[in-house]
Amino acid sequence: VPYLTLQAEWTYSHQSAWPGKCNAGVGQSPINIMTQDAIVDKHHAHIRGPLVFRGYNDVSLYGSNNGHTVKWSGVAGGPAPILSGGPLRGNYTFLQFHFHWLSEHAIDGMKYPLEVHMVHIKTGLSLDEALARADGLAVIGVFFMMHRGYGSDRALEEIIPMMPYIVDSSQNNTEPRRIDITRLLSNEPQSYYTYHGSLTTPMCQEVVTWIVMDKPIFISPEQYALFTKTDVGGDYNYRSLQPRNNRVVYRSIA
Ligand code: SG4
Ligand code: ZN
Repeated sequence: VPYLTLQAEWTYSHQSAWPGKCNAGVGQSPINIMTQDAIVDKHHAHIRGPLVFRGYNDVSLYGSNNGHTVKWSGVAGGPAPILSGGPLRGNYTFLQFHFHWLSEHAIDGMKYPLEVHMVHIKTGLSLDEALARADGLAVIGVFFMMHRGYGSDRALEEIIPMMPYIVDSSQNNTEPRRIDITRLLSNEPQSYYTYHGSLTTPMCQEVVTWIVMDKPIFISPEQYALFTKTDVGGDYNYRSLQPRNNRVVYRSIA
């Protein structure tokens, strides 16, 4: 019976009704990251080296709108970027990046206007396999700060022209375009927080190594207005903060 296999419809304004682990799990995301509670991993027990980004400079990506976010995904068959190092064991293949407004994570109780998530899957696994194991996915989160002034539109310069084509979810995917994904990372030395959590949308599987960058990057007010105009079924697309419970947040030494 086909309808049984369909994912239940969900909205950001009715999060208490989300299915799956969403209201049952104890390792959920996003969380408020308390910087004073983050453990600096001096003995490299969890963070064993720097993050290594391979092949992020020139990637063919197409934009789409799934009714919950705008997303840029890799073109099938193209060489995919590979993330390794930091808290990760082995390689993770880049799948897509997408945006949340406002940010999902908070730092010392403070939220940013926008957060990008770069979703990676443990290399060699299918999505179904990855969603069934604790180390299946790795997501990098980067915050945006609104800034008026020279250069504040640089990070998103390549993807902004694609946004008019994906304002609502009934539009088709955009044509692919070559994108430098490293523009979404700060130039400053990488310092980040990492913890084990979940997808922030149903079914909220607890399979994500979260790597949340400490330093925000910039977005111009004009660019930000394009996000808030996008139809994602409501005015915002962030999940509410979840309890940290007994989880440890580690902090990298930049
Ligand atoms: C967004 O809705 C993405 O478009 C989803 O990707 C993504 O799910 C979901 O958010 C959860 O990702 O980094 N916020 S998050 O935890 O990547 C997955 C797709 O629909 C599995 C492919
Ligand atoms: Zn996300």
